[in-house]
Amino acid sequence: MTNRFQRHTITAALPYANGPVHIGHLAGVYVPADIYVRYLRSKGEDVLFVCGSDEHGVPITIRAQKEGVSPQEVVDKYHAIIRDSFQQFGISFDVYSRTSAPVHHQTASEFFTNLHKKGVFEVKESEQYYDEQASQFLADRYIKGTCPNCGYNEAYGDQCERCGTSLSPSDLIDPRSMLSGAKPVLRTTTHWYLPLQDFEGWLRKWILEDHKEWKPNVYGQCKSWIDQGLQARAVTRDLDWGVPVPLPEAEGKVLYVWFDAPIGYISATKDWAERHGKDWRPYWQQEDTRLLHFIGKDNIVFHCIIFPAMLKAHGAYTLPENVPANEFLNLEGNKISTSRNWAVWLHEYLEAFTGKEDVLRYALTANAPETKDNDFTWKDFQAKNNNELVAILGNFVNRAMVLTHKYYEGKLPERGEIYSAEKEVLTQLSVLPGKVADALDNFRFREGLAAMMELARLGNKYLADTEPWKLIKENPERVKTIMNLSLQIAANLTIVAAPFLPHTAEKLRNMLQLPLLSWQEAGRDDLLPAGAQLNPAELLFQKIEDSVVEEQIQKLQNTKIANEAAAAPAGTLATPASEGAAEGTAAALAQAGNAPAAEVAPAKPEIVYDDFVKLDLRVGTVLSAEKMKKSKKLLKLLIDTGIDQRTILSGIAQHFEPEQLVGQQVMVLVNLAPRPMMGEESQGMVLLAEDASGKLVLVKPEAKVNNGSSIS
Ligand code: B3M
Ligand code: ZN
Repeated sequence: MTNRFQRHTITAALPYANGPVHIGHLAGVYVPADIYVRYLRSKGEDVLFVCGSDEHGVPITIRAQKEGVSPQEVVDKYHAIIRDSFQQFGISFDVYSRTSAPVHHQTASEFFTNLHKKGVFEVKESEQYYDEQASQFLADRYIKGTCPNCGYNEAYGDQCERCGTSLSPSDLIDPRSMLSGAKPVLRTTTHWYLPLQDFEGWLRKWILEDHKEWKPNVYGQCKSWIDQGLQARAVTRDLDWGVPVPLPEAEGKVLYVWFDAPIGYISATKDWAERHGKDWRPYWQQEDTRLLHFIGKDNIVFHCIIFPAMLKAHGAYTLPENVPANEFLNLEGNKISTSRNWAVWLHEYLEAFTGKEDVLRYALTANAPETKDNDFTWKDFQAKNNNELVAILGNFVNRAMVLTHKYYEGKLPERGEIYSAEKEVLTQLSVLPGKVADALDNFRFREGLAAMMELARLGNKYLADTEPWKLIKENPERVKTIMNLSLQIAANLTIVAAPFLPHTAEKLRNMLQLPLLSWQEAGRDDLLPAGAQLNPAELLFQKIEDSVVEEQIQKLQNTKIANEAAAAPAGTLATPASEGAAEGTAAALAQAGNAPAAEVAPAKPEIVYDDFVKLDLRVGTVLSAEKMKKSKKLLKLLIDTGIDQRTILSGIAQHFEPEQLVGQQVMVLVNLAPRPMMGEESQGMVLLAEDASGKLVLVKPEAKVNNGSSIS
C-alpha cells in the first residue's frame, strides 16, 4: 500500500435481511474483511469498517407475504439475528446499520436526486406484467407458470427451480400472479435508467488499465462485462417496499434495491458519525481515503461497475481502490442453498459450538474460497480443530505455560546461553510476522494464516526437539532459556494470531498478562520481561469428538431427505418447509395455497432400498392441536409417537379444524431434523395425501395399532 492514503473505509457486503447468514457468507466476505481490518487497526491505521442489513428488494416482500407479516417485521427479525451472529463471531464492524433506517432513505434519495438533476438518467417506457386484481405491477419473482424447458408448473418468472433454467416472465406457459392467481397482463410503465454505456470508456481505463492489480477473478469478470458492451440498467421498480423515488411523477415506484444498497455503505458511515460525534465526509469524500469493498463473486458487477459509475456520475465521492471478492464456499460437495436449507447457519453453529467461534473462523480461513470455489466438510472442520488448533497451537501454548508454572511458579525465567536451536528460533521469530503481513497486504488470507501457524509450529517443534522436561535435572540453565524463548513466541502469537483468532488471542493475552500490542512489536524476542508473572494456564482449544461432527453430518442428511420429499411439485407430504426456509421453495409455496395442484404428481427418480430405510416412519396419535397466532397455515400438533410426545407444526390449518384431528392416528416421519418455525420448533412431519383439487387428507393405519409402530 502506498502512503498516499490517510485512512481506510472498508465495507463488507450488506446481507439481505430475509434470512439468517451462513458459513458461506462468513468465509467469503466477513471473516476476510475482519482479519484485514483487525490487521490494519493493529498497525495503528485509521480504519472504518462498515456494514449493515440490506432490507429492501422483492425476496423480503415475498417472505413477508408468505409469513403473513409486514416486510418491516421480516427485516426487524433477521436484522437482529444477523447482527448478533456477526457480533458473536467477533466481526468487528464499527457500525452495523440498516437500509430501512431514515438516514439511509434520505441519503439514497438525495443521491438519486443529484443524478437526476445532472440529467444522468434515461427515462424509458416498457411493457411489464401487471395484476389487474391486485392492481400492481409484478416483479419476476411474483409470477409463476409452467417451465417451457421441463414442464414444472411452479416455475418462477426469473428461474425454474426444478431444472435451473433462467427465465423471463414471458417464457412461462400459463403465467399467473402469485398475489391473486390472476393471469397477468402487459402494461406500459416508466422507469429511470443508468446509462452504463456512457461510462464504458471510462470504466475500461479505470479498471482494465489502472487497476491491473485487482484479483484475477475480479479483473476477469470486469473485463468480460466491459468487453460484452454495457447497457442502460433500470434503477427504479414498481414496488411498494423500498426507498420511494423522489419525483412527483414516480408515485408507487421505489429505487431498485441494487441502486440503494451500496449507498447503504455511505448511510452506515453517517449513522456511525452521528452516534460518535464524528464527521463522515473524510471517509467518503477525500482523495486520501482508501475505499475497499469485501464481497462475494456474485456481487462483482455491482461493486466494480455499477456503483463506481454512480459514484463517478455524482462526482463528490472517492472510488474503490480495490474489491477483493471471493469465490463461493460449498458445503459437503453441494452448493450452499438457502431455499433448500443446505447450509450451516451461524446462529445454529453458535448454539451447537458455543465458545468455538474461532474454530470456525480458522477452518473457514484455512479453506477460504480465495481463488476458486472451495468445499467445507465437517470432517475437515474436525481435523483442522484436532490436528492443528489443538495439536499445534493449543498444545504449544499449554506446554509452555504449564512447564513455566511447574518449574518457576509462573514467573518468566531469565534467558541464558544461546545454542543453535535458539538461533534458528530467533531468526524465524523475526521473519514470520513479516510473512503474515505480506500475505495480508495482498489479501491472501489462507497464506497469512499458514504463516501464523508456522510460528506456533516453530514453538511446538522447539519444545519437542529440546525436551525441557528431560533437561530440567541435568541442565536447568538451558531450560530457563527454552521457557523464556517459548513464551516470547507465545507473546508474539497474541499479536500475529489476533486478526484471525481474536477470542483466542485475548485469552492468551490474559494468560500472559499482556496488553493488546501493536503489529510493529511483532518479531521481537523480549515482549515479556524476565520475572513477569503469568496467570494460570487455560486450554485454548478442545478436541472435537467424532459423535459431534457426525450429528452435524446426519442433520445435513436429513435435510437432503426432506428436500427430496419436498421436490414433488404438488407434494404428498405436508412439509413445513414453507415457514422454515429463508426463501420459498416452489413446493413450499404450493403448500401455501398460491397455486392450483397438478393433476397427478410426476414420478420421482428411482431410489434404492437404503434410501427408504433411512426414513423412520411411525404411527402416532394427535394429543392436541391448536392454531398458531402468527400463521394462517400452520397448526401446532402435540403427538404421541410411542417414543415420546413431541410438537410438530404442519401447514394444514386451511384444511382441518384443530378439534377434527385430536385423537386421530397419523403417520409421522420422526427422524426429520427439527426446524425452527415462527418461534417454535417442529420435530418431525405428519404424512398427508393430496388429491388433484388440492384437498388434503390424513394418511392413517387401516386399524388402530400401538403408537410407535413402525411403518416399513
Ligand atoms: N444484499 C446481495 C448479497 O447479499 C446484497 C449485497 C448488497 S451489498 C451493497 O449477496
Ligand atoms: Zn424447468
